[in-house]
Amino acid sequence: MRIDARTDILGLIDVQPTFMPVGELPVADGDVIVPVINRLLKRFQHAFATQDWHPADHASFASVHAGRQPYETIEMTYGAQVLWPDHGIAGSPAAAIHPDIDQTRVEVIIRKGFRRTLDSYSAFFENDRTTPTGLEGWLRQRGFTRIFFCGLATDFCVAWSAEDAVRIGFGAVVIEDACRGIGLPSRDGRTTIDEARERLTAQGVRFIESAELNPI
Ligand code: VGL
Ligand code: ZN
Repeated sequence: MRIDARTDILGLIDVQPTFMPVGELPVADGDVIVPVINRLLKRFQHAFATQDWHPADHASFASVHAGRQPYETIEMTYGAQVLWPDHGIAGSPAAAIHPDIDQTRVEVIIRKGFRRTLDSYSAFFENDRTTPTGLEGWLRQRGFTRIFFCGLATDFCVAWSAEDAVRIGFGAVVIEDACRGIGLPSRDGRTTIDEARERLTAQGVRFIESAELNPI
């Protein structure tokens, strides 16, 4: 697959210490993707990044719901919500972009999930699927038409971002070896990672390995 230097952009989703294996919401092998992403950042001319950026009493935290445990699901006004351990606290060191990421080509950073009662997985919209982050306008004004996604977590913020990207008319490619997932159990012994890959593929999102990108 060929990268078009003018119209393709690499999207780094939530590459933050809070999601690393020793972080507050650990993603298994989340640290393995950092060098893979740094190699990708040399291949793309343009990149953007997102940061999960929550107030300390965010409604997605199990700790603010009496009697609830992390990874249980509850109903919110906008639909089902998985409850998480406290993570991505705005301004904390664990919510920074991972310090080993080379940010030279990261041209814009979008923060999401800062409204107390509304979670936000996607880089484009909060979880009500209508409150915009502003990323769509930025990408369009800059002339980008296709986004290559990497980061954490494959089955939540990466999946929701890629899904919104195709829904609003961008091309979307997930670079699987530059992502890791949380992998909650879902139906028939499958995980939320299997489920996301299947759902997104049906919507036109492509899944590739970084080795499938043409050499420079
Ligand atoms: C994420 C759960 C909660 C993610 C963020 O980055 O995928 N997952 N907040
Ligand atoms: Zn979050």
